[in-house]
Amino acid sequence: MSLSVGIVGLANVGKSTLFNALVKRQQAYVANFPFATIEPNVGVVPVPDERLEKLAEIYRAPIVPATVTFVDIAGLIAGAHKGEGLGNKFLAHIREVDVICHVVRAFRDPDIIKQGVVDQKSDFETVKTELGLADLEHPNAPPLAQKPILVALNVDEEDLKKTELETEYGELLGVDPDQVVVICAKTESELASLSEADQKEYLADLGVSQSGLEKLIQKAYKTLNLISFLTAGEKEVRAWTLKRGETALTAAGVIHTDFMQHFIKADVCDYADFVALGGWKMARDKGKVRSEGRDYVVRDGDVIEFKVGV
Ligand SMILES: Nc1nc2c(ncn2[C@@H]2O[C@H](COP(=O)(O)OP(=O)(O)OP(=O)(O)O)[C@@H](O)[C@H]2O)c(=O)[nH]1
Ligand SMILES: [Mg+2]
Repeated sequence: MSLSVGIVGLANVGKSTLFNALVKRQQAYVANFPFATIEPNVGVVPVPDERLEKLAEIYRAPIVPATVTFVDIAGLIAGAHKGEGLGNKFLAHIREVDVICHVVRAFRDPDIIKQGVVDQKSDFETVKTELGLADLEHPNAPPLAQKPILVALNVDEEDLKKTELETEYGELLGVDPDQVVVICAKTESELASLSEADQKEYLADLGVSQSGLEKLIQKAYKTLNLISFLTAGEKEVRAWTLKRGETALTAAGVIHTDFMQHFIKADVCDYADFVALGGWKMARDKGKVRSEGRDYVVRDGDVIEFKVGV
């Protein structure tokens, strides 16, 4: 599974700026003009996971990261469900997503036109109301208003290090602080053009340890209760996404549906042991590989080799 995230919000709040930065490509047309996005935009983003780099060193194999699919749509305005603006037309593009990322404007820049933006609380409510009303018109579609949400609070760069904003805005908007991600879309787009080392330095200068992308993905995983399990070998080292609490059998099915039918067992090693011992061979020799059955509950960071019949 690739986790999918639909980006919503009022017009001109920075949705496409964020989206572009995340997919590191200028897929959507960014302009200081309301409703710049008039085509749906879909981008697939690798999930940053340092564990994969360690595994790749062991096997000198290519990394295949887990992915998150972002969908960027046009901004909403009050009355969107009745056809005001363009945003409502595109809500169909996000009916199937796993989680909604609601972008709220909290940057001050007076040069950027405010289109329907009043304050964070009422902006948030306006969009929520429009999603609910749009659902009423599509009774047979997955309801948008009931999907899990993340709030991406788009702040000025100098506010990025104010971690207390998560709690503050969580209370203001009535959501769990764990669902609030403080980002600066402009900073993200600057990061997108830098090398990885320069990105780290840029973030350190701002007094933050993680990029908006990392925070967003981490919180999406947490909100949806997702974990990653890993596979490693000469062909590739890879991360896979799984719901917490799922079994080895389900995990096998994530790799290949046929694996479920022909499941024999799962060889499992803790990530730390696997790396310390330098791969499967030594991990087996040292007795660090457990043979687990179909009902084994997979844990985050488990390195797994599935044994399947023909
Ligand atoms: N100062 C500042 N400007 C930003 C930031 N994010 C976006 N902008 C500017 O705001 C304007 C609108 O940004 P977009 O990303 O196109 O906004 P949008 O939400 O996609 O707008 P629509 O698609 O029209 O709904 C652009 O001029 C951006 O450069 C930010 O974090 N800080
Ligand atoms: Mg846009």
